[in-house]
Amino acid sequence: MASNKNRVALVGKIGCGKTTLRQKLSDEELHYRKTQTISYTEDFIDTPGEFIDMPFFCRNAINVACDAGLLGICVAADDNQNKLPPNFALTFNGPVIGIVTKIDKEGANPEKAAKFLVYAGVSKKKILRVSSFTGEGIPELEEHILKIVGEKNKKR
Ligand SMILES: Nc1nc2c(ncn2[C@@H]2O[C@H](COP(=O)(O)OP(=O)(O)OP(=O)(O)O)[C@@H](O)[C@H]2O)c(=O)[nH]1
Ligand SMILES: [Mg+2]
Repeated sequence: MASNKNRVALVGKIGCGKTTLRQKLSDEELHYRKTQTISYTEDFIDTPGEFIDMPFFCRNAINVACDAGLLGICVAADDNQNKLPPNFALTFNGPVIGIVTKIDKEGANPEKAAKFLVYAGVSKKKILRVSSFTGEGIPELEEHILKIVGEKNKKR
C-alpha cells in the first residue's frame, strides 16, 4: 500500500468538486457521490467538505493532510463565500497548492476564488485553474502534481 507521502490530499468546501477532480485525475468515470468520510485511494486522500465548512472539524483536515505528499486546497470558481481560515496553508510543513475548480461554470469568477486561496496563505504562483468537466487545466495540474509527489518518490 502506498504511503501518504505519495498521496495528494484534497480539502475544500462541500461540493467544491474534490471527488470529481480525483476521479478525473484517476481516469475514472465521473459520477457524483457525496464524500461521507476520509477516502484513501492509491494516489489521493479525499476528504469530506465538512472539514472546511464546519470550523469544529477543521482540525481533521489538518490531521489528515499533514503527512500527505502534497495538499491541494480546492475552491470552486463560482464560490461567493470564503470558509478557509486565514493562512490555513501555513499550518502544513509539506508542499501546498491551490486548485480553483469548476472554471467552466457560467458566471464563474476564478480570480475571486484565487483571492480566497491567497488569503488562506497559498502562493499566487501555486494556484491552478481547472474544470473536471471540460478537462481544461487538468494536464497542467497533473504535471504539477507529478513534479512534487513524483520527485519525492525518487528520493526514497
Ligand atoms: N460544472 C462543473 N461541475 C462540477 C465540476 N466538478 C464537480 N462538479 C459538480 O459539483 C458537484 C459536487 O462535486 P463533488 O466532486 O462531489 O464535490 P466534493 O468537493 O467532493 O463534495 P463533498 O464530498 O460533499 O465534500 C457535483 O454535482 C459535480 O458534478 C466541474 O469541473 N464543473
Ligand atoms: Mg467529495
